[in-house]
Amino acid sequence: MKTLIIIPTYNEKENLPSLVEAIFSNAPQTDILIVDDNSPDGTGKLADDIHEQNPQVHVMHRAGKLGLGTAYIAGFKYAIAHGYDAAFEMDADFSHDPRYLPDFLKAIENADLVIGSRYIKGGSTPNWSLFRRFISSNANIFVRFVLGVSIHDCTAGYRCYRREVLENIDLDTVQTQGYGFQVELTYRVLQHGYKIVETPIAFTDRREGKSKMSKKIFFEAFTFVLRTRFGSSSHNAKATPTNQETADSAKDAVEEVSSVVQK
Ligand SMILES: Nc1nc2c(ncn2[C@@H]2O[C@H](COP(=O)(O)OP(=O)(O)OP(=O)(O)O)[C@@H](O)[C@H]2O)c(=O)[nH]1
Ligand SMILES: [Mg+2]
Repeated sequence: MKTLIIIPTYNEKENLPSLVEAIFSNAPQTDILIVDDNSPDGTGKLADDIHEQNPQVHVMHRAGKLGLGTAYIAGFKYAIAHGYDAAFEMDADFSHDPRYLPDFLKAIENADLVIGSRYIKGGSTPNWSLFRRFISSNANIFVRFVLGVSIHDCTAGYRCYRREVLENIDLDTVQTQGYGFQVELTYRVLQHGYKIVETPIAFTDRREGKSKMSKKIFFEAFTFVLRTRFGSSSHNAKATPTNQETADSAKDAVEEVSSVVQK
């Protein structure tokens, strides 16, 4: 199976060389695509240097910080155009440990999408605070309950998609960028009747550098779920007034939670 690992980067120069090395020691047969958004710290130039030394590493440069979701969509389109059979999402910061790559590669043989899950048996978030664990696991319970999906970790961003899935879920109409992007794609994959398999991972905190996620990204995920369930998403019927009221009050509650989440 011809496989591409897509890594979006924004200021990841401390992590990138060791990550690429760790990927190839766990999955020597894969290719890598780094999608860099003109990182001020020079990650793009570093990626070009790595490409010079190893033709399995490809680099896509974008003009400025355009968001995680569009970086993955650009990467997925690259995978389709270049005949890859499967494409991974992987963060550059070592939260998505390359030691799990063989598990994903085995699982994708019998699945359309494999998700590295923190919330199934064997999965974990070892160095998270109780508060962060509470928010993340409840966000997933919220998504499961409101959207009626059976996946335990819908916000997870360590994934492997088969090419046919990416060709069929209409990448051009995806609306979200952060955690919402993972939820939106999960929902679309399920709506198309594809098979999702979760494989357990221990999700660790970023090794070097700073987080780029914001409260806005957190909030986006919740509003996506509410819009999809209660109305204004193009995938669903119009909301009834009662549903709209429910959505508004849930939105207020979410605003309150998001205001206490500092990332
Ligand atoms: N190309 C590109 N990459 C991005 C952008 N925003 C974030 N990234 C990358 O996306 C990955 C995830 O970003 P993080 O800041 O680690 O976000 P996170 O993992 O949700 O949050 P933490 O748990 O705090 O690390 C990293 O590889 C970032 O460098 C962006 O706008 N463009
Ligand atoms: Mg991270």
